[in-house]
Amino acid sequence: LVLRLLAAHRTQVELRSLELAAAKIVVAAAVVREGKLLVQQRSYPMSLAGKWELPGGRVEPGETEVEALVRECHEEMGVVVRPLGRLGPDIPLPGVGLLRTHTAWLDAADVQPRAVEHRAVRWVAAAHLAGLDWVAADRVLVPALVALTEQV
Ligand code: DCP
Repeated sequence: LVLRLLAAHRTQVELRSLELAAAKIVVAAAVVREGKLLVQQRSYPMSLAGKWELPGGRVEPGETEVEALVRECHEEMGVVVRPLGRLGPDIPLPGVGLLRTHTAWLDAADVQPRAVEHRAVRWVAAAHLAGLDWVAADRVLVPALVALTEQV
């Protein structure tokens, strides 16, 4: 019986490490300029369309998180960002992986992000962040985003 329990435990541990290995990282950028945070409104899938999120996306194989963040911001908004460091907790994305946020600096002071894949891009002041209709995972970050936006 002891051996069988040990074997079952080992199978569970192995399954757990497989799960962790499969956990995909989705990176998000928290970009603040002149006291406002950059947010985007999703256009797809239907379940998320109309909701607000931080710019970002999946880290592709062979890419670092920072590289993915720079690529996604360029693809999604036509801007170059410089990631500065992690912000807030990792947030589970059911069926997808983990959402990991980095603060980032917008390289040029005068450049305006545009909505390439999204419905809209907006700069939002700290006081209005809690009132946005956020994607579930990003909503968890609101306290950290408010603190960041107030301080920059
Ligand atoms: N996501 C999120 N919050 C963000 C960014 C993404 O909750 N700020 C979630 C939504 C999706 C998953 O992460 O479930 C992947 O996001 P995207 O579809 O935006 O990422 P990609 O551009 O990498 O994927 P695709 O090529 O499928 O559009």
